Amino acid sequence: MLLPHQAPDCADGLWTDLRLAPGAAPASTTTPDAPAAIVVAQGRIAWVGDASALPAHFAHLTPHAGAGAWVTPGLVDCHTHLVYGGQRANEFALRLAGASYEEVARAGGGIVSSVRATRQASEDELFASAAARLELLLAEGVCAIEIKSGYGLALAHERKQLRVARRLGKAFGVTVRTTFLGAHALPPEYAGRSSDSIDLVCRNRLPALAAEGLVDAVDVFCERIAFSLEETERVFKAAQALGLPVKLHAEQLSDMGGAALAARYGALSCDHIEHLSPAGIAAMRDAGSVAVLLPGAYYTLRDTHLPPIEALRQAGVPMAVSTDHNPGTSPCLSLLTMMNMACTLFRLTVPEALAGVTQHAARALGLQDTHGVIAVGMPANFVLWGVNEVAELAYWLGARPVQCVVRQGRIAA
Ligand code: DI6
Ligand code: FE
Repeated sequence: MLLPHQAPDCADGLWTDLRLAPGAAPASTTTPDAPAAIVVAQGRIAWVGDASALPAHFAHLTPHAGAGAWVTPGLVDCHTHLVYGGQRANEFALRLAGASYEEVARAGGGIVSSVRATRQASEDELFASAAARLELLLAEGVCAIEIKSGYGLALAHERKQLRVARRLGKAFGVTVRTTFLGAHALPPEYAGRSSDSIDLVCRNRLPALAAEGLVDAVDVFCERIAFSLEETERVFKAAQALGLPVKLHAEQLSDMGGAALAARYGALSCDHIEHLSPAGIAAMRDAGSVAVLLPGAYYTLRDTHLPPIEALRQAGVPMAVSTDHNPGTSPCLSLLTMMNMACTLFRLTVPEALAGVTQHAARALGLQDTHGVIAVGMPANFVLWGVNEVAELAYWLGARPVQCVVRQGRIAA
């Protein structure tokens, strides 16, 4: 029964008859396979543990029956380009006819075609199209998401993308981390003037947008079709001067040494990393950077060069898994599908894939103190799943196993 002061969607109260997925809560608080309970008070986790150990003073709280559901922390999608104009199904067709991603990009398609469409779109239009995509991710239990700029590539248009990202967070009651990806591609008006473009990014766009509170982290597309190692470092220096953490699109198509550079700047994460070298792995391990695996891009590009999963595992580098949602190389709107692909294509175990979309993904965003695990004091973000075993989260393709999502202390679905 609801207490009079509680809104109908308030998650405060006692959640009983739950089964906590492995790693969902700090190991010290639970016994494997024992029925569990969660207490939510004022939108935060007030208690989690074995139901048999529930302190008596919580027993009278508003009950929420879990009916034996498996529970995980709210999912975290730690690498997306969710806000952009248009879509690129035409390039999909070109690739089916034999063109490679790099050929399409060099011929003026690729990222630059999304830049054209994003510049043409109004802020409200960008909000509407991204909101429709976000709703699909949220329906699968996402409680925190990273959204990058990088399809504006001019101050006003990068600002427009980042403002939309912030608005989405408020409108949907979901944690949004914004990442400035001003060095994503060379805008057409800077053709042949890559260095000047990086100058503008470092001296003008990044400081201006950071001053407006629109930037939580800074990313660069370091690749032979994008920016060099030296240009990447200039952007990292500008980020460092502003006290902003960095991350990197690194070693996706070739080994540029980007991960080792990013590690020197204490990167939160290095993402893609299909061509990551042993030296890059060691540098990431020493820096505590998360390896973000993006099987949707690997799949879409029909890549065959696997990321060095076993070496990352041996080195103890935390591995996250994300959609990399973008209109060119990963038009994917399902984090559960990415869990499946991380297992099927990259041979992650189910617990690794689950940690990859929860605790390690949170770390890749610097959100490890508030997301990715169900622990006392954290905002209440968790998902009840209608499955018989946890492996089903990665096993089904296209199932909709969500039973209930608690996001920011509210029952959202
Ligand atoms: N993330 C990116 O930024 C690029 N690839 C990737 O995985 C390209 C995105 C695009 O083609 O629009
Ligand atoms: Fe990306």
